[in-house]
Amino acid sequence: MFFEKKVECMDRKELEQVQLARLKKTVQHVYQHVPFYKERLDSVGLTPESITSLTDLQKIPFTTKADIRDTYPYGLFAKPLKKIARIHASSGTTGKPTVVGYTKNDLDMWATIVARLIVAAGGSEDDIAQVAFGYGLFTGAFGLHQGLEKLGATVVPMSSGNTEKQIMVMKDFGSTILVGTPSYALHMSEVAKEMGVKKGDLKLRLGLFGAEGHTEEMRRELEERWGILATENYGMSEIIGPGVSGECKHKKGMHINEDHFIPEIINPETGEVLPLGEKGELVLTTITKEGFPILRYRTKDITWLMPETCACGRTMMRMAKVQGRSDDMMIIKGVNVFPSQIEGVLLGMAHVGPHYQIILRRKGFTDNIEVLVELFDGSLLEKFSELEKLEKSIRHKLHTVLGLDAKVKLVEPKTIERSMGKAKRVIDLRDEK
Ligand code: DLL
Repeated sequence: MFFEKKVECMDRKELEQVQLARLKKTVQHVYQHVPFYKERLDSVGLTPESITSLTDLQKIPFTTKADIRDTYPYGLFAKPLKKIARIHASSGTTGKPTVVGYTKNDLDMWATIVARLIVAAGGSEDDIAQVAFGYGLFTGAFGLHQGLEKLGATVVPMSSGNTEKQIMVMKDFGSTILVGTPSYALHMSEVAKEMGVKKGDLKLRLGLFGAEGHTEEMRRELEERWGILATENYGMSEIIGPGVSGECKHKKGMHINEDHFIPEIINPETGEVLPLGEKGELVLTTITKEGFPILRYRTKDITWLMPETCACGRTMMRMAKVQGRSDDMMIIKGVNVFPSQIEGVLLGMAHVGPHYQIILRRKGFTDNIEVLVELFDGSLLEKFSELEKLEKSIRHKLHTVLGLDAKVKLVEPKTIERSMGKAKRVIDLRDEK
């Protein structure tokens, strides 16, 4: 079942030696080839020779998304463009995208680590994998595609959208793996139902979901609707794309490919490195990339690390499900709220579906939160007293979990916009007049 057992089950001492050697090489490489890093390291009096242990990493300044934007488009590339075989970019909603480049070696390494996560989740060369991520500058589709090919699986590069066709293909081609965002996979399941396609008509057995978070309740929903094992994987374009980490079939945290990326957890406010196991912001350093190496990248994702060897035998450290982003954390009346907390409440309740949207408004100096929740069954809208009861009970549960009052509005089935990629859960109208 293992793909690279020798590496994935490496003894920690041995792994740390590998990490240190690779870290030194990476610091040397960026110091020589990227003026930005030379300046940054010089500014704190570091040279590549100053890195003699893994804890020396903590002396290196952080790199942020703003640094990548400020050096747009190629300022942080560490190889000349003629050595760059592929370019990807993040799907930023505002401003310029963050651009990243891969050499041929980087692409090969990327395929290998994605193949690892697919095998860990239970995929094999016998699988037919339907990729329902959007192909393009986004790293999701190409990343999983290459990993699947490396493994020897059969790839169906559907891209996202065209949902009815997706279902037809899934049925006719006998797809066994579905690759996409959890929110799109959920939408696909609704369309399958409308088309009269049942679990028994499909060969689907495994979901490889990522690019956005989902709660355990949402995972159960996906497993139940499709009759699959739903696994999660994680990554970001700035580091490599998918392949940073992924769950094995035990679904107890995502194994980080630590022979390529060094994880740290910091206090997002102070930047201080936290002890292993504490919750904070994930910071990642790439130690094998050539085209776009990055030192201590602040991911903004909140999680914690689990160093114990997993039941699967892998020694590579696991990270917990992302609890939210330090920048998508909403502060409402002084209370920190993550969309995942709201999702957790809704998915545990009868009559309401997994589709919801959070609307933030400001009245005077007070922030208000409204949660639109989609009903499974529209006929409930005619039964005023039941509707009122349901609204009240959602409000009550939200109050218990969040510690604040949220307005709840129940809406008709299929009125909340479906996403084909990452779902847009929060609409922040606070800065608008
Ligand atoms: O979303 C890379 C990816 C593609 C990962 C496909 C897995 C599968 P970006 O578009 O650069 O890259 O977005 C990165 O997405 O910082 C997280 O906030 C979020 N994210 C990615 N995976 C997860 C996950 C890809 N499993 C940003 N859980 C990251 C929660 C996730 N958030």
